[in-house]
Amino acid sequence: MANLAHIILIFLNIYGIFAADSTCNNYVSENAENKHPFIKIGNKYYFINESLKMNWFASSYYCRSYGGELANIESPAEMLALQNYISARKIESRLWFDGNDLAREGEYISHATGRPLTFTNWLPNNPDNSSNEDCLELYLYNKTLLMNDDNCDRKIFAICQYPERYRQKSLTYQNDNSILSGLVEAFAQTFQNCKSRALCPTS
Ligand SMILES: [Ca+2]
Ligand SMILES: [Ca+2]
Repeated sequence: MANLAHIILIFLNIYGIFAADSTCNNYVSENAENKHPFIKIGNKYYFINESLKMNWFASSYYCRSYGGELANIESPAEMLALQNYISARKIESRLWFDGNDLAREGEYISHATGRPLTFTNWLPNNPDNSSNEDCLELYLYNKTLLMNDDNCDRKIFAICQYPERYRQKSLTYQNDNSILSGLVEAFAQTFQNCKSRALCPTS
């Protein structure tokens, strides 16, 4: 019986560690719910400071200072949602987003993911690398939001995005915790069964 009590103690200790981790997860989750100053536009959360113009690098730091990153545009739906928002608010037509070809000319990489952009919709005759343009902006052209390579030093607005990875991390933790809870329940049921059948190991 002492062996069984020992096993239960070890199990509860492991569960306690995960339970403590769950407290941290709740913190991450609570923070994810409080996204200020990011607001929902389409399916993502963005933040545009309409009184601050910066070069591309300062824009990237600025977004990170709010726990975000320059917006990583991944689909036509995201472009359309931003186009509608920018048009409705009459925001100036140039805004930095996440992407540059600083490492290798013509290869546009997301700074947030370190991978090539998954979606592009270029301004006509662009990207043209005119005068060494290596950073990417959204450009409202004829009422349509398009992408353009521009000089990284140009001071324009920035579109920051609430990072998706926080939500994914929180979900992963929740899954881990539910698996462990299932194991504890299974163990408790097994213990009950062996007790009822007088089959539990004894010391
Ligand atoms: Ca370039
Ligand atoms: Ca260009």
